[in-house]
Amino acid sequence: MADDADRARAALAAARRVVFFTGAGVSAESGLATFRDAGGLWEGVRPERVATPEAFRKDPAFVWEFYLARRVAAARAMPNSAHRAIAAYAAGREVSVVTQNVDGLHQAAGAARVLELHGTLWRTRCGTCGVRREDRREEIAPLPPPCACGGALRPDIVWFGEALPPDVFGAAVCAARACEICAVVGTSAAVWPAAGIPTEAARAGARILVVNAEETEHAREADWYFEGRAGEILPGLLGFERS
Ligand code: BV8
Ligand code: ZN
Repeated sequence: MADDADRARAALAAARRVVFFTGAGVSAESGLATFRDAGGLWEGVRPERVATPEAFRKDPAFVWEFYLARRVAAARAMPNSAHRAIAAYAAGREVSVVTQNVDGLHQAAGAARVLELHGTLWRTRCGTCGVRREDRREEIAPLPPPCACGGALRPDIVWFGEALPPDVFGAAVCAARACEICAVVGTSAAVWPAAGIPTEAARAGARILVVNAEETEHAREADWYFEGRAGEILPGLLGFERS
């Protein structure tokens, strides 16, 4: 008799439109810290001190130091077998990777359609004129770096209390409403409005598959829940041996 993993594997093999909704857990096996786990980023520093517009106004250099350290870690990290399996599975399908991550590892693995809900480490944005630029520097002086307009450049990250980029969020909701399966991978799904993406998919009739190291609210409501490491579980579910 087919077990749950066999059934999930068969459904994924047959599906044409799939959304992967990912969080920090998908990059944990690449050596990047998650946020809310023991030893996570929010254990070292409270989010209000580094991930709000108020924090940036009060101490932009401190906020920049936090993000430069994140750039250094992300620049040294390699995509893991979960990132690679997602990218390979997308070939010949309509796959959107809706990610809360800012590290760029899905793109580094070759995923074509990545919707970054919370921005990216690899861009700056001017708080005054709004200009956005790719920026991969790991050391910057002075902090904050000045914009040509005289304003201060900030990381192009969505902080608490800020709106998600409406075009990106809109595209993610559309993809969620159109998909057959929404795979939720490595996220506590504690941050809104991103956490509502799987619900959008489920309401429109998609089946929900969760791969996570611990049980979450989405896991309890999922059609399939696999507990463990994404890099160990996902490649098999997506039809690849672990690489
Ligand atoms: C906004 C960027 C309005 C910085 C981040 C409704 C209800 C309650 C609150 C709210 C609500 N609506 C809005 C809010 C407020 C707030 C919010 O959600 N607060 C929560 C925390 C209570 N939301 C906002 O402020 C949002 N903005 O609402 O704006 C608005 C509208 C119009 C005009 C103006 C304003 C903005 C949210 C943006 C937040 N940005 N940080 C940065 O990255 O430096 S959030 C932060 O959490 C991260 O960026 C990350 O993207 C996000 C999600 O975290 P996860 O990725 O899930 O990581 P976490 O550590 O939590 O979990 C990891 C999971 O992986 C764990 O379950 C673990 O078990 C698992 N795992 C570990 N290893 C593995 C694994 N699983 C598999 N394999 C492994 N190997
Ligand atoms: Zn400017």
